[in-house]
Amino acid sequence: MFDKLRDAFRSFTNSIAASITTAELSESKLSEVRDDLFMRLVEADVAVDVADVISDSVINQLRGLKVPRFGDKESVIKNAIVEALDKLFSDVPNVDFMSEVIKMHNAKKPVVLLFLGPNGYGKTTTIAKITHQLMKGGYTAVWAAADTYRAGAIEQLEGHASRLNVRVIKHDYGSDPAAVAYDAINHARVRGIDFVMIDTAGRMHTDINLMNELSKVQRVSKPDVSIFVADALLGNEALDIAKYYSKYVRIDGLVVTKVDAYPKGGAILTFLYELKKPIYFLGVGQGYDDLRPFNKAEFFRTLIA
Ligand SMILES: Nc1nc2c(ncn2[C@@H]2O[C@H](COP(=O)(O)OP(=O)(O)O)[C@@H](O)[C@H]2O)c(=O)[nH]1
Ligand SMILES: [Mg+2]
Repeated sequence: MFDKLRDAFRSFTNSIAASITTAELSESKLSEVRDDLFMRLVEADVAVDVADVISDSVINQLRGLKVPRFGDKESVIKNAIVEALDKLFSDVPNVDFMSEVIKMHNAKKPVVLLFLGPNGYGKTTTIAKITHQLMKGGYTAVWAAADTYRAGAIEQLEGHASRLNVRVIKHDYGSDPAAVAYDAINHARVRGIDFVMIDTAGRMHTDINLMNELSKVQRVSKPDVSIFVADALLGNEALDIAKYYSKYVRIDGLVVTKVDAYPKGGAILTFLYELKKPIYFLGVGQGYDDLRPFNKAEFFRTLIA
């Protein structure tokens, strides 16, 4: 995964390591490799502004660094890259989603999870995957079919639900999604169900009615976690949409889907840097087990490994 992004850092490391003739890196060499790193990051789908900031921080980290002429140059350079990324992204929280929601569950029941994002980004699949994880841990869940708009949305949810043996709370198409969410939470309360997952509509995001509708769902359901589901393949578009959503609804963190089909990897850095929200999981396939917890520090280490 993230092959292109890893190539960018690998090539940067190699080109510095290969050209070291003095104990300290020269300014001209630094600026040459800086431009190369920038280009490669952009090719790996990192947004231009973000690629700029990353290249600068990495170079600043390397400036004045003593690189052993005959020792293990690579690992000195790689450590500097990771240190630069750790610093640059230090204001982005890192959350272990599963342990966090289980902690919440110890304090209150049900824990309510709201899923937001445009059609096709992977909301419903992500709900199924997270539910599957929770069920493996012995927890129960109920789903709210709060996409009452798109034809087939309720049936799609029911398809996953029957495979996972989860109850779906639904109303008719065209009905108020906030009421569906409310009913699902009540249902969970009465039956002692641990988690409520709310599936929402995601038609044209510039549709102000949708934003008002989602905001109402959020007010009524008071979710413990509001999750924006972002399609990695649609990097910059997904970013713009997430920003637009956040004007109307609270977003606590992200799940980035379709990473299995996304060798570039750069959008992950863009999301982290631009949104300053934790990424809880990466979606890495269409199966229920294709969900990987995301850890920021580990991710940076993977990039230079
Ligand atoms: N390869 C891959 N496909 C995914 C992933 N997540 C979702 N999908 C697929 O993306 C399509 C849309 O997903 P869906 O959950 O229906 O999106 P929704 O409209 O936001 O609810 C489906 O075909 C899913 O199987 C993922 O992590 N990897
Ligand atoms: Mg859906």
